[in-house]
Amino acid sequence: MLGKSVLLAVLAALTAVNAEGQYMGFNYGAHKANYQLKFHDDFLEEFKFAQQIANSNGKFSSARLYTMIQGNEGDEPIEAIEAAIKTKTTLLLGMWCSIKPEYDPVGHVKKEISALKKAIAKYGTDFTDLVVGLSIGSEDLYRSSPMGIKNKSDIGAEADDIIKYIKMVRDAIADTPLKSVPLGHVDTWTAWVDGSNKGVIEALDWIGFDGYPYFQSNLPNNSIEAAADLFWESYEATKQAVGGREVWITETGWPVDGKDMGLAKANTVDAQTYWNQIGCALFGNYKTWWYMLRDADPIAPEIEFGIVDAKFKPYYDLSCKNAKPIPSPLAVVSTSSAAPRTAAPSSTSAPSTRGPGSTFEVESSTRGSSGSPTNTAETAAKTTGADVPSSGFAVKATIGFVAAQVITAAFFLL
Ligand SMILES: *[C@@H]1O[C@H](CO)[C@@H](O)[C@H](O)[C@H]1NC(C)=O
Ligand SMILES: CC(=O)N[C@H]1CO[C@H](CO)[C@@H](O)[C@@H]1O
Repeated sequence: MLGKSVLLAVLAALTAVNAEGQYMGFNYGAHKANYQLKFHDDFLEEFKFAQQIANSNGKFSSARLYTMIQGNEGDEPIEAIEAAIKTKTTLLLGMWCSIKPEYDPVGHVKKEISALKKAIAKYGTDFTDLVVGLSIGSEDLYRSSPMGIKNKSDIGAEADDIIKYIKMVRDAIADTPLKSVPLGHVDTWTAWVDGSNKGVIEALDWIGFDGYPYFQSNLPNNSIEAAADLFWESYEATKQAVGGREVWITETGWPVDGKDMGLAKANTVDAQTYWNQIGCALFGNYKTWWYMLRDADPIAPEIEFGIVDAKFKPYYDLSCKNAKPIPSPLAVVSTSSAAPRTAAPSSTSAPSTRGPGSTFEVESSTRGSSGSPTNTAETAAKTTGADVPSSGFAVKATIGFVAAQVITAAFFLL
């Protein structure tokens, strides 16, 4: 009897560890692929659909947004909020922070803040209870980096600007119900392993990781067969670089259509493989916002990352049922709850010893524009000579494996 209750308690604890706080969701741009604005009904239909996707790892019930503002002008809250309240979709909020100097970047961030405050006033706890985090910016550092500029990505923002905006937001929400919401910044992983952005890391509670093996066309081999290794290398390199801060997977995905990038090909078969190997390893185990639910509405973008077409027909099997997920070779137990939620900016963040160093080579490429208010771009990069895992070294030390061991042990108690 005692044994059985121990077992049940262990199982309950494991379930809790696995599910709690490991948000599963998608990125939701403010526009459709043809630049038309999205409104309440558009978000509502997308959020509803996302939650109905049959997936054995959980429900896609979280949404990452790129801006607080409906229509990119003024300071009215984005209508996605109301749709999220109706569907109980948790929110990773975003503020757009890359504005050309002549259009008053600081003034724009103030409008983003104002829209957030208006949303708090308008919807109260119906809204604030859904907010899991807030990102100040998206890929701004990448776009302002030499690589981003070289590759003609759109306007970005410098590290010092982002640090300033983070402080503005912290001050502005200090007396609101969102005062303890963890603040982050989303950028390409290459920005995080770049030592010149250390000040941004230190100002944050969590780090938003964007990584796309598809775009790593500078490598001799970024084929789908190499993609899982590349994804985990970039994720682990980011973790090494951010001084113990929690890393959230804010964007990854593989396109079903578009041009070849190095050895990477955009097609349904490879997109399915990436979903099965990486998506199914992430969902339920890491905070994940996949890129993306749908970007082919109503016309397909140049590179189509959507997992469903304009009519919500899935391009491939989204269930994870027959998937063979590939966990990180370095994964122990998923530790999302281990990192401090509100890590104070500190000097204890150890610089990575296996970071980019001087052997860092990067390349980048532009991505479709539906993700953000303005054009967004993606980076591809590789740490060469880094102490990175290889697939042969893969260990089954994921939660699933640990759970199996504990359950086996528990059975011995019976
Ligand atoms: C690329 O790497 C993968 C995984 O290591 C390997 O299976 C594949 O054969 C390689 N492709 C080429 C063209 O080298
Ligand atoms: C200079 C540079 O990094 N150029 C890259 C920009 O992105 C394209 C893909 O869209 C690459 O092919 C280029 O090498």
